[in-house]
Amino acid sequence: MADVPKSMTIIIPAYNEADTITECIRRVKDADKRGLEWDIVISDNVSTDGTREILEKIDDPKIKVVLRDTHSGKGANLRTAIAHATGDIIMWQDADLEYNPKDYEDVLEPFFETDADVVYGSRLTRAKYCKVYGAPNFIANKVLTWTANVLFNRIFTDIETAIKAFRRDALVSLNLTSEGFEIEPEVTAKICKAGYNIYEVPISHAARGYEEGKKVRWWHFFTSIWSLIRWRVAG
Ligand SMILES: Nc1nc2c(ncn2[C@@H]2O[C@H](COP(=O)(O)OP(=O)(O)OP(=O)(O)O)[C@@H](O)[C@H]2O)c(=O)[nH]1
Ligand SMILES: [Mg+2]
Repeated sequence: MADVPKSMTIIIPAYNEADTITECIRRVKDADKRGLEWDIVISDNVSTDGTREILEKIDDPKIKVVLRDTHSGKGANLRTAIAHATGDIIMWQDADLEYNPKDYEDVLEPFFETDADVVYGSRLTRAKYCKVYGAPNFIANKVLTWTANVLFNRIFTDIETAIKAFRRDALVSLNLTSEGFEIEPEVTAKICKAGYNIYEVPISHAARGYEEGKKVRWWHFFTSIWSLIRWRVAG
């Protein structure tokens, strides 16, 4: 088994989440982290709704704020945050309130009990509370997950989850390159191809609608399918 982790960096890629970022940070700070030393890295992708101004005011030794110069997609924003993360475990956390940091305790468990290199928090097992929402997103997430399962011979239940935790060396070894939402398929493809030990645990989910700031659009389904195929055939 790999070394027991001692520290964790929670990375929060933020873009136009002024309504939720403060509460998100509070929840991340309060979460049970199984005794790990922890810090937070927040990367702002040139937000225009006041998120950046909120982040600029943060004065907390546990929080590092990185302000990007140019706007790009979520993948680029995540990669910026990863470059500043130093913990043994790197936890991905969205800046909205769909995912609850109270689930970290469960998501971290495999790193202490098993040979896990990567743990995905799955929204789609419905084993913990989940807001009941419309069909399109659910079906898109299912189809994307099953496409990945067929292409990479793994049985995931939710590859698009934004709660993903990695041993730092495993994540860095992947050399992620995606600029946008295609980073989720890319990371899934690469951890499978690299043969890392992957675990899933059920997490809760409070889905939001477009009027609440949701950013994923229908066409990201197609760019994500393409990303899975691309990384399947890549050398
Ligand atoms: N578009 C965009 N989103 C970003 C960026 N950086 C972080 N994000 C975050 O990525 C998340 C986008 O996902 P959402 O629009 O909430 O949708 P989702 O939760 O991925 O979608 P479902 O899988 O359908 O639940 C939000 O939390 C954004 O704040 C960025 O640079 N661009
Ligand atoms: Mg979200």
